[in-house]
Amino acid sequence: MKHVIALVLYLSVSLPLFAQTENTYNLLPFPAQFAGKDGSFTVTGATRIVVTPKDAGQQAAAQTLVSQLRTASGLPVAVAPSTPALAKGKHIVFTKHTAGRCGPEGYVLNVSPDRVTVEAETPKGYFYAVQSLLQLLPVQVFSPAKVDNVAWTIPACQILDRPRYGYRGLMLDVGRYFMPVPAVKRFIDLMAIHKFNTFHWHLTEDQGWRIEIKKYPKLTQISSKRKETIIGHDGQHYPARFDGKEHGGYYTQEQIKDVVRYAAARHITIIPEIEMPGHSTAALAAYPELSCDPGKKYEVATRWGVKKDVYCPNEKTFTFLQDVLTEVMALFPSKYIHIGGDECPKDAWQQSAFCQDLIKKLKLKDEHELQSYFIRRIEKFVNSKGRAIIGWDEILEGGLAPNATVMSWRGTKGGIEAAKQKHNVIMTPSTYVYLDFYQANPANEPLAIGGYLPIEKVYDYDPTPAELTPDEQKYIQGVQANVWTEYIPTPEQVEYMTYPRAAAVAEIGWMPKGPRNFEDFAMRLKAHQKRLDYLKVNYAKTLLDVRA
Ligand code: TNX
Repeated sequence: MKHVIALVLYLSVSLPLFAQTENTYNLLPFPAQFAGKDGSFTVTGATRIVVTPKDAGQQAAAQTLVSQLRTASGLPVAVAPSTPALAKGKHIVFTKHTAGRCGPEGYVLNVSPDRVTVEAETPKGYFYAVQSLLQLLPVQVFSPAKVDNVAWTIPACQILDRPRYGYRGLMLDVGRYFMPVPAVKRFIDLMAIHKFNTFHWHLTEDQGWRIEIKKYPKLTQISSKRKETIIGHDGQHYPARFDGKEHGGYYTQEQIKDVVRYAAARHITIIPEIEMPGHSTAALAAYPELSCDPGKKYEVATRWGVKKDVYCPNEKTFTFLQDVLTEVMALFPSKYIHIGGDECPKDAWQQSAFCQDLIKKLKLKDEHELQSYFIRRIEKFVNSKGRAIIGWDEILEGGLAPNATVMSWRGTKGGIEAAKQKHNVIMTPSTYVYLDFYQANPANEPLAIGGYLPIEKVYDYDPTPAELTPDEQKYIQGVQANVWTEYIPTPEQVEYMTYPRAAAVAEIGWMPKGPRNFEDFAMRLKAHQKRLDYLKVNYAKTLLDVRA
């Protein structure tokens, strides 16, 4: 009984936000402006997806809708060029939005029993409108095979939708464990249905270099492989994961181009990350002359944790990194190139006569300023090619490079500081969005890196720090969650750690803060999990278990 009263109370409080109707609207992320209506539109074999001739954006989005609808329903729905009769008929009609309310990613959706209209200003807007339409349809529309006895209805509603942030990202670490191309594509597919727009591909690590660089073949011959599979931070072998075999893998440049195209078709930009000056042991194993102690023998790391073997800020290193970045920029059209910058112990630089001389010569205070000099030089190079750098928040130390964007991962302090210095910021604090952390009681969970980050806590996060002034807040470009893979050796485990928490990240990156409500999210997530079931996503059932 208590339960019922609570529910009634909850509904009466929340319903004004989500208009009163019998329809259910399990949109995730939930739209910026939404009004439910009575009735519904029914898709039949005669339904046409009507597009403006020669509008490639409409055409592509409409095709996505048609192929999914056809597969799941078996109905002969089809894309059709607009005619006056079709545009006024019982169809799903795409038209260009002209009132300037959508922006680069938004859309307007009107569903009535007589017609569905889809408006946007960009191909991306149409694409996101289709993602929402698919979520309004019965969950069976996500089925990879025909489902019978389903009424293919779309509940009536009016939506004006656009995201809170222009940057909504997920990062995947393929350095610790290589993830094959099909797994990366699936990661991208799942991002797209949650309206993420940026995939940060962490391609180089102490434990493995994963991108083919033609000028430096040893990066794939040597740096992409390691001898042993896994030894934990604590020095222990984990028998369940330790197969005693070599671990390795890398992406050829052709594969990278294919993945970049694949992501672009889903309106996802890929930002590649090439780590420097730290997290570079794998590269040093192939090219020791890039270290401060070239006589030392370096091996691709077989144990997790921060390594002291790092690039030396000498000319050989700058030539190498500029060559690498030149090939990287030819593969990735993104405005941003991530250059790492995190966790670079200064021991090797302290012990190096060359570095100490350089500090004197450049009149620097210390090794932190030397790191800043390193990043600034790389920034200059990247800027000269018309691109911009992103770095982890350690790039603040010793002075920020003039045009750099900061990813704030050690909490929110770095992001706040960078915004105050008028630099763009992506918020990715470990405490709220590190998806390698445990999502439930560790006693019942597969081994993870530590930490405790249940989905409620992810959902609670507001990426825009309240301590910033409105002017400073404008520098917060968005939010990103990171999937570091030290304890995540397979694509299946990647999915388990990523979902459903990434759905919460998607919503905090998209939906306005005001109406956000975890209970409402949890109800929609239950329906959403059925979609993930159709897609055979190995998501953690945590939330369902807790709330069942
Ligand atoms: C810190 S976040 C790292 C990664 C680890 C991660 C584990 C960041 C910039 N560096 O190298 O994988 O913690 O949670």
